[in-house]
Amino acid sequence: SAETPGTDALYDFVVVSNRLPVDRVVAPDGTESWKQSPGGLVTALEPIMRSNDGAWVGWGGQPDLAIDPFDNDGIHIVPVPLSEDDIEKYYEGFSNDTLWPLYHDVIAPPTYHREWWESYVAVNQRFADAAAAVSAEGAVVWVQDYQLQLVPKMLRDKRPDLTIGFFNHIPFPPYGIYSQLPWRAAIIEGLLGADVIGFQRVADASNFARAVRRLTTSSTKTTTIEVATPGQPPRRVIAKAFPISIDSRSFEELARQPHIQARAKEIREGLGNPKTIMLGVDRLDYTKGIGHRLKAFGELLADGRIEVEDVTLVQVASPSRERVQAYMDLRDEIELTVGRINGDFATMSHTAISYHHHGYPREEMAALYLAADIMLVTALRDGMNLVAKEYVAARFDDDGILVLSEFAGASDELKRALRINPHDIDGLKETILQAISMSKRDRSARMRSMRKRVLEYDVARWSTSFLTTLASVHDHRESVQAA
Ligand code: GDG
Repeated sequence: SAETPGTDALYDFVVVSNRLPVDRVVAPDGTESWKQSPGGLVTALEPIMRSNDGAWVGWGGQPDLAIDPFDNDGIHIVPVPLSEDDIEKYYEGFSNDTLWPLYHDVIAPPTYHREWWESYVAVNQRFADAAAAVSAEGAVVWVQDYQLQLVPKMLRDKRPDLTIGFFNHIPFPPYGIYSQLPWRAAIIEGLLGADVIGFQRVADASNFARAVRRLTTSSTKTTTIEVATPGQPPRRVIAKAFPISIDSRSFEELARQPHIQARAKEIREGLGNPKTIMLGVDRLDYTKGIGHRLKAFGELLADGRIEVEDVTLVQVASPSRERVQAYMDLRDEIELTVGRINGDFATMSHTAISYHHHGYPREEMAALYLAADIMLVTALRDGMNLVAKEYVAARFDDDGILVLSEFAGASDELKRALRINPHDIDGLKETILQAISMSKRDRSARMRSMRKRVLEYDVARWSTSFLTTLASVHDHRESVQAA
């Protein structure tokens, strides 16, 4: 209500994302509280939020949740309500069944529905209005991800005084694919409302620049776009790669704790002490190449090139988007394959695949990373893939082998991983065998080099680099206007 203290306060730094960084917890007795969700974005932005009087605008994760803004651990939280209908059309529909498959190389066919688009426009406007309402004069607003691509322009139209950043966490597709989208021009215009548009890879930024050239009158020169504005000098927009990362130190610290190391040993014993433990950790998503990984593993067992007593695959597939049909189909397909492989090869004392369709606490993830001799990241397309970086950060012992798809953004940085093309099943099988027989010396040399990268380029460095670029564009604009 209007009387609630603080609802009309204004903020100098505002983050806008589909999901808020907090989850609502309802106790058995009905009392409600908010718990910070453990994501990397929150960790990275929390210090900046605290020292800059920051606000976070986003959805609380449940339908029709109309609650007043509140303060949580030094961050001002501004909930944006979504109805069941918004969730179905804007979120599960346009975001997860149109944009997600389109931006991931149409691995699954995207669905185009005009009512979904209308809902996307309306919900983006709601987020833009909420952000505009809490932003102080000249504030910095940082919009996150593909669910909110129209927000930068909507915000600029309403509040030309703001400095606006946008970061795309998923790939930006090549124009030949992007051009399928019936609303392709509107999305480019929406993004160009920002001063800085960040992507995971250099290739994503150049795909975007090409779409700008094909669909607008703006000109592009490497990372700078000159946006034509009628009656005014062109506006300068920077579009470039800012590869995201993790809180590497905290992951390493977690893995170093004695109880996590003890748990890693326990996991190994529980699996019957195989010579080699391989691990996959993914949201159950068709972009992650889980099926390709299982196929390669199953064939190696069938060919007799590995034995079930010697090699176990642990697959954590955390539940995801369970109301979208493509995800229901994928789950059936993966679980059928896991069942077949286990049925064909497991013995009374050794399972082939230890499969888990649920999420685990961070501690258990760290223990799994320590227990895994080989980490398999076989994504068919992935913006970055933080799991690859977490595995490296956890391995303070300089051991363990990362098998990494070249279609994941992380492969631009982790050059000493065993890089693979997941579509090439024979190549993947050979790489797995190479990993199984790799010498300790080779393993540590590779891991040391990757650790250097991940520890130096952490998520704090990512956000600083983005926000510094944003500030420099802002200064440039001020000086142009003053001249
Ligand atoms: C998108 C882009 C980009 C997973 N299962 C459990 C669990 N996780 C954690 C992992 C990791 C995170 O979730 C997943 O991040 P990824 O980067 O691997 O993948 P997406 O969810 O698809 O994220 C991606 C990212 O945004 C950031 O920009 O890298 O490309 O698709 O941190 O550890 N964590 C816990 N239990 C689980 O069961 N605790």
